[in-house]
Amino acid sequence: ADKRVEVATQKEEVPVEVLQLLPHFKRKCISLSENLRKSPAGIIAEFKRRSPSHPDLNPEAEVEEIVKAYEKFGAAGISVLTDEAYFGGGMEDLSLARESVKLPLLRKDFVIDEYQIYEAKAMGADVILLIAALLNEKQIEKFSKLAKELGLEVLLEVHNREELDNSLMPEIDMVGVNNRNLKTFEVDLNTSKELAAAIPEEYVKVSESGISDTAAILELQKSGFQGFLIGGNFMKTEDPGASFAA
Ligand code: IGP
Repeated sequence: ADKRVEVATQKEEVPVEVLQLLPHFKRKCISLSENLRKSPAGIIAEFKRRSPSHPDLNPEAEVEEIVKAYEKFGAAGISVLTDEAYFGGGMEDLSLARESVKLPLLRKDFVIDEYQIYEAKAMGADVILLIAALLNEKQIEKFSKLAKELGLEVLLEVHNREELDNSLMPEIDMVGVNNRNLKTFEVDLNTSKELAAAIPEEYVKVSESGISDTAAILELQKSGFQGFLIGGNFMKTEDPGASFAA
């Protein structure tokens, strides 16, 4: 495990050819989309120390301890922030999460380069996030094809109808609607409810951000959502399972 952590902290200095030699590269990924389809409350619990909207969320949080608590309460999957600049995360958090739990892991980051997808696989991720607001159709196609080649699943994140219509393609497994407006940081669960019907049936629907209780989940389930990405509300509490019957 220590070797992997060391490699993770070196960032882009590790060539892709070396990433491909790491043990996790050959690992068969666990399907998050399948877990969400069968789970009664498909919670994707997120590890994040801080964010631009919440700079003091939980700066000292220990990844192993928290992801184990997520697994224990019955989460369907775990999201690990690997962006350092805005979220204080890193690849070593993903590696440590992989050592700690058996659940599918989402590498939560701003993927803008194929390198990050190889890196995600090598560090033990099962799923990557592609953010429609950051990428054009060509990039989404290239990145999701590479992800599929490596056996990873793809969660596409959208904020509105336009992003959705421009970005859907067969390589995508799940569509996440982010309830947080990236310009104002305001969250509004109606973003999910309003877009739900426009997402074709073959994609597992995930609602992201600002979910704080079981009532919100039940409402979103009525609109057709099967996955619920929850970060802040779990990182703020001692007992992440307590507020949700998972
Ligand atoms: C979790 P919240 O409000 O429960 O902490 O949100 C998750 O949706 C949010 O962290 C997120 C995110 C992202 C972070 C959604 N999309 C893209 C970084 C990049």
